[in-house]
Amino acid sequence: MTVRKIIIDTDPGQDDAVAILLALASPEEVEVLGITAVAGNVPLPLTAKNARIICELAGRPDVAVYAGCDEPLSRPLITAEHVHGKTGLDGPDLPDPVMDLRPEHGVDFIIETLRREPEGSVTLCPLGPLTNIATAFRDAPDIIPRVREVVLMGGAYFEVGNITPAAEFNIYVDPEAAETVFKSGVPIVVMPLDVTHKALVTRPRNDAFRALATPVGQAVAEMTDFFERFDKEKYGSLGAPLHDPCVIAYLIRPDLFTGRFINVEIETQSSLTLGMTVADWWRVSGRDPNALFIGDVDADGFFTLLTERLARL
Ligand SMILES: [Ca+2]
Repeated sequence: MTVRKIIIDTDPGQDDAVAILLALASPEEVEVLGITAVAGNVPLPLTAKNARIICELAGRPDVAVYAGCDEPLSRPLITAEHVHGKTGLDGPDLPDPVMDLRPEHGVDFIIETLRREPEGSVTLCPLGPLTNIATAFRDAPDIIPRVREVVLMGGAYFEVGNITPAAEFNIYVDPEAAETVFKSGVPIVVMPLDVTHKALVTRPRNDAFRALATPVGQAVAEMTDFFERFDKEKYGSLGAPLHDPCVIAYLIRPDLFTGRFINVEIETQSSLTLGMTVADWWRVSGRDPNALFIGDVDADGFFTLLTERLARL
């Protein structure tokens, strides 16, 4: 397996944090060229700060972190403090970062990196609203054919929605951005709620993080504990879904996931179903497939991989 060059585009977020840690713990499979923060779970100043807190927790203050867009393309920002807490990273008590934010805009970093690196070598990993990626595609369409793949967390089909009855948070926050990405022609892999709701942090899985007895293991246990309070109340599930790490796990162990290559369109008009991912799972529309839409994960394999990798940090 060759090392994949990736850019993580993120709105941390406890589950984003775990995804970043998994990537930084897996240098044989992924090389993190940089991290771009976007407004989403919490406003941009907090996501840009949280990304650096996590790099420092991983012992990687050398990772380049950039601030990107602070609001969706054409709508006011909607945030999710009710899920992630006031800071976006509620749970563990982590120190403020010492490392600096890079001065360049996150979107410029995405554009310049794709122009500089060999064509087809860079994978984009959006873990939040798609504002940065869509802005880069709109400002510099020449980069679109240079992208190897976009592997993103967002959307839902059978699980329908989590922020409205019809829409998943990342897509709902910036549906026009999502539409731009899904219509771009770039190869896309989607980790929707259908799969992330199967990646649940049960008590034994949380205990396994804590049992690592490292600052990283402790922080991840505390983050997923915090996350769980909300999700258990809402879904009555066995534990909190670990959404974003599915994206990174797919890059490392694609064999853990199964899905269908289908057509996915984004609803941008209806006030009732705004941000819905209209996924043609049953292939009834006749529209051309544009995304590998993941439906299932080997959850035990996923958590074994995650715990093994976090133990390295
Ligand atoms: Ca996220």
